[in-house]
Amino acid sequence: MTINANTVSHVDAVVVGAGFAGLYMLHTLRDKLDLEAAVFEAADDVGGTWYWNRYPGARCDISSYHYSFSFSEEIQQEWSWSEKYAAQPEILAYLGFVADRLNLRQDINFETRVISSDYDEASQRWTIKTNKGHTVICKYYISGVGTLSYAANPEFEGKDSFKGEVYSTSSWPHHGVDFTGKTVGIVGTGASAIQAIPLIAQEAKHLTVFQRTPNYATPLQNGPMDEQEAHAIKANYGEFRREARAALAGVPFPKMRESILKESPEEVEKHLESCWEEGGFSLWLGSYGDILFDEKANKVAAEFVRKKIRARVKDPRTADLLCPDYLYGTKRQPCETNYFETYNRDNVSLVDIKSNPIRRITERGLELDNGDGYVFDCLIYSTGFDAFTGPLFNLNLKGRKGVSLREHWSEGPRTNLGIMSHGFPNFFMITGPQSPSVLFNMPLGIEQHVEWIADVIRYMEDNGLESIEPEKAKEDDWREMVEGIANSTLMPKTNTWYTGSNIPGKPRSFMVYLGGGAAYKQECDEAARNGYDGFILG
Ligand code: N01
Repeated sequence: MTINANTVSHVDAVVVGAGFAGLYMLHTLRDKLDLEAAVFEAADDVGGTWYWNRYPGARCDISSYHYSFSFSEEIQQEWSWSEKYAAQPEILAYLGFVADRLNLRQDINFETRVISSDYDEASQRWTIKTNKGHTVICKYYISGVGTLSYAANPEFEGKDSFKGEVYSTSSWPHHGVDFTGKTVGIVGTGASAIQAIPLIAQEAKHLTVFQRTPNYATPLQNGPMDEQEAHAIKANYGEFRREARAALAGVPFPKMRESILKESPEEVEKHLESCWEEGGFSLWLGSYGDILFDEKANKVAAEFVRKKIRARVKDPRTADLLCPDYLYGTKRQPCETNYFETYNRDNVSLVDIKSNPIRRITERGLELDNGDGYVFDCLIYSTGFDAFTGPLFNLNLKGRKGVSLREHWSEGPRTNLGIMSHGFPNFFMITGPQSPSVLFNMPLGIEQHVEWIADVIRYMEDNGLESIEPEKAKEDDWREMVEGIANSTLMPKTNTWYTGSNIPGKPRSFMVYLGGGAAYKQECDEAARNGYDGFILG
């Protein structure tokens, strides 16, 4: 429902965010549970991550038919994707279509940011306040704020002194930007920059890329959607989704083989080549079972990618700079289209800021530690996110006894199932830290969370219950399990946003459940079947 500002309103549930998570949560609360729900959304439209990240080249690297809602057969049949991997405008249009189809907009309060969230122990209700003067009291409080929605924004000295145009890939202007005839600098070479750089280079007079860590990007191999394939998917969506849910990352990859070390170099080369040709995450998540577990196996895959990079980049010094040396796949693998060839253009240069970091931002550009200066018309930051916890802390949650979420998580996230945290009753996190979240197909992961949360709420309403929260000890068990699974892989060995180590001072912990979506769902279902085992109900 829409909430009036400057009065105190009461609803059953408040949801924050109108991306995939918030939209499906609202639909479920309102249309399946028959509850009164209000959504607060900072943007002026639906879309979440696909609303903000509209930089040139923004695209999903999970295939389009997989990266969509499965809960409505009508919606599945009515919507068709034009490319194998959908671009940001098409995904945004899809979410707008879903919102209209289900009449969701009427219950979303746009351009409204939550500024505080306080739990009152006596009434067992949350009070949510917004920057527009709303005060809403609710029983259930649900975060659909996403995991990558709070920009990292490193504090470079003199950051505000630059007099040219400044952009950030994570909040790109809606009117688009014309770089024709302009000199441009971009800081960062993660998945976002790797998508944007080839397109900006086609327009700009000159593009300078400031790289701290190169990445093992592999080809997306995008193209128009094959109509026959789309038809076959639509004719058998049930099976298509079943296979996806059963797959480790929520997208099936048929070719995973046991060990890269047990095959001849020729066989390995042939198989890796076929994964490379297939594109997307095939090499990362669908080639060999041991590359993310065994350093020797990992080296073989890493060298395969480095060889590919060297073959595509003409200048050997630039090629060397573009070759990563960290463990392959331990950072999220970016997918690319013409990324490496872009460095063969005369109007593109690559600058290594690992050996020679940025000292400060100047009025006209930036200066490196050795005194080298660069001058631009436009400066773009593509420096990542304060992932998982950043967007949640931004809700300013205070639970029992006024303890903030930041205090409760001072040594890293503490949750049960990555959905709830002790001391924050009736507060649910869709794709929260310590759930499969970013390493599972997001729309399907979101659906599983929304449906699990809806079952909890139904159970509470049916049984006259007022509150649910995890047992404190259960949070230790869950963290141990999440860290234990991660530590059996090579993933925590690299500094990444999965561990929080991209943010200075952030406590290190592995924030993704890596046991796969099916095993995770079993954990969630088992807790529910056993009367919410591991949770305190009251
Ligand atoms: O952010 P990143 P991103 N000085 O953190 C550099 C998802 N995504 O927005 O690696 C200099 O990967 C930093 O360097 P380093 C996807 O999950 C999805 O690109 O820390 N440089 C790095 O190069 C992805 O993983 C899609 O050494 C600094 C870059 O900035 C996630 O979003 C598309 C710096 C940040 O890279 C984040 O990707 C795009 C500093 N102080 C993104 N601080 C899909 O297709 C940071 N950097 C769905």
